[in-house]
Amino acid sequence: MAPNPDRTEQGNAGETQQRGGETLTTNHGIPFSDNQNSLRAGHRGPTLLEDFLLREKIFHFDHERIPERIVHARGSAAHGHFECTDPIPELTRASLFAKKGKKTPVFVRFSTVAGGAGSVDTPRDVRGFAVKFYTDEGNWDLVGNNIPVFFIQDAIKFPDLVHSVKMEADRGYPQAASAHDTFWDFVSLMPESLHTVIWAMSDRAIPRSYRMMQGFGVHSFKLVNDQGETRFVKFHWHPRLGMQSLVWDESAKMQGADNDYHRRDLYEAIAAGDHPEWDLGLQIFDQELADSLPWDVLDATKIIPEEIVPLRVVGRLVLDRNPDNFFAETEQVAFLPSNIVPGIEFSDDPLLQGRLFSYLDTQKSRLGTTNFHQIPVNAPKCPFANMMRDGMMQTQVPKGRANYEPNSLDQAGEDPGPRASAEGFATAPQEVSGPKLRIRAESFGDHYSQPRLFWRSQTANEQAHIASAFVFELSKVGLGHVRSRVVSHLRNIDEDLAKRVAAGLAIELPEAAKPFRDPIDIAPSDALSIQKNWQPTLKGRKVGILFAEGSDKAELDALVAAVGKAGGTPFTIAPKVGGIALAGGEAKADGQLAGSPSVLFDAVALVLTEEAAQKLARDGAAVGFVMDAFAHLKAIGHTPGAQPLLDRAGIEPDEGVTDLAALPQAAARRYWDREPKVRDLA
Ligand code: HDE
Repeated sequence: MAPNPDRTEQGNAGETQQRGGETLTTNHGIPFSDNQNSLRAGHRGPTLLEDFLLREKIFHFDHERIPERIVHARGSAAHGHFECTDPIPELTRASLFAKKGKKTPVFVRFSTVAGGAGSVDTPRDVRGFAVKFYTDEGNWDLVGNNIPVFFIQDAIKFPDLVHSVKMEADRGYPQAASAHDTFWDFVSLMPESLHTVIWAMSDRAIPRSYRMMQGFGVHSFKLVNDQGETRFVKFHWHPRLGMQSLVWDESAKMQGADNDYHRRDLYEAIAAGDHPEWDLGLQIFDQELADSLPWDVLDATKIIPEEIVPLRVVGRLVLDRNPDNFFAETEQVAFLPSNIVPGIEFSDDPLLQGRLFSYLDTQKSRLGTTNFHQIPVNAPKCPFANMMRDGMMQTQVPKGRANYEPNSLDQAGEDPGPRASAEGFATAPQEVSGPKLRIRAESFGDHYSQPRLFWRSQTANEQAHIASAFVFELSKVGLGHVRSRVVSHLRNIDEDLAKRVAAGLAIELPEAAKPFRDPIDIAPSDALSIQKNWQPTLKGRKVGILFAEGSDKAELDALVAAVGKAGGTPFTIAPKVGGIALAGGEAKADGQLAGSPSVLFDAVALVLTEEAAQKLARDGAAVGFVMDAFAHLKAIGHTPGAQPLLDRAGIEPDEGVTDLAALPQAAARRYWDREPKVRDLA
């Protein structure tokens, strides 16, 4: 047989990428002639052990899964870049912040925390927001969350926290849910968790999209300039599409409608060229300001309100490329808070200090080798060289004799290998003194003032969501003493909140828990509310347009165009997808009604004749489509003919129920003041 030209061109020794070539081969390059049948003795006889093609294929398949992340197992990621818009060389020598317009490639992974890799995208949960910057002085990983505080103050409590929130040890459920006994038992015994818990009970924990949530570095870090001057910094990501969350009932129904809602949303937006962007804002402060605050800036359960230290926006994050392969990139990416570059340093936050160990350690168990940094998504994009050698899955072929330092091989005319440089990473000196002991500083002792600050910074509607979330979660708790103990803590946050939750559970108001330090009042911060920062825009949002036989084609086409013009994505829905006769032509639909419930859209339109609306009024999917859109506080645009369906769904006209012409504008927001009409909140 003549050599296959594809194959003779294949890679050099040491090249591990699969490349070119149309011939199917084994992992060792041996061509297959038949990929349908295993080798057997006789037409209907047993399979032969000799069949190395079969064995290699099955062997590789058997080992396709690697251990999932213990936390943040389910995630979605994208490539992009960070652009410096306001250089800060006076604050940090980090090269990515040195020049206006400088671009640094990034890989960003968003995640839920509690559920396994196959769990749903929309439970009530904190979201991970992890950014790997491939800077020209090495990788910097900013491994943050969409909530600016954390449940615990000291790393030593992390395994307990995670055990309590994950599936219960004996029964293996619930999956991806905090609404169960063990989590709330832990919370009730660990009042330091209350600040993050109140954020988690707010709409922050049910984001509409990864593209519409903030991100935070959580801990205080340090910036160091080339004079060695040090300042504290907190990192904030602000989505350009504005913040938006789901309604709780919507997020619960989403778990049936689309398990992959956030993953699909991110992938489709990027594929359509609708690239999500965030501004990077820094809160920069010095020791003097830190000393003036009534809480400790090393305590990860505390924020610094933006009213006290305003944000300075220094750059822009753009995600513009989907991964080519989910496993190779999104699954194998290894984030390490210990990946830091010259100009950025750790603070002594005891949670951060523990993380510096955990992430390196976990990669060895997930990726199986100390050489995980050689996986393309993890490898720096700048040159890297050292004397670390060998190990499992070594894919590099280091040359030369020198694998130790110092050496004097240069004197023999040989390559002595890399040496440390005065320009390299050097920790800024810091005085450390005091006894060696296990203790929590008293400055970490106030657990109620900041949850109170958060509660008092919300709109009345947001407060009702929070109180209702507490009632929902605690009503799934079977242990009465745990419910009561949680409410006893809520009394120290806000008496009204505690009363509403107790009333929602129909339990007696327990005595208030005894605080270690009495809470103080901090001036409310508007920056903490989603609704107060609402950006009315259709950009990045989707409008579901229901039509049926006999609908006016010109009207449908005009609405599709108007939604697109307003920056939204139209999605047409009909009882049948393949093609329907309309007045003025025929149209195909993007989705079938039963498979496209209104939870998938930010607003809906009904382009229907009266006859079609009467028919649809007898179809549960159509009635549910309209009822849910109304209950989820969405705009509903409609033709006059749609009235029978609106009547059947019990829709009371309000500002958000419009004609088709007004819909693109009306669709840019939700109608919070409708909520008391559709739901009893705590
Ligand atoms: Fe993590 N965390 N974490 N965490 N974390 C992991 O690392 C850990 C904490 C966060 O998309 C693990 O590679 C400890 C705070 C994100 O791949 C693990 C402590 C914050 C991700 C781990 C914390 C985070 C992780 C699991 C307490 C917000 C996903 C797999 C000291 C600032 C990154 C892995 C990705 C992942 C440990 C606390 C965010 C086990 C011990 C605080 C976004 O190493």
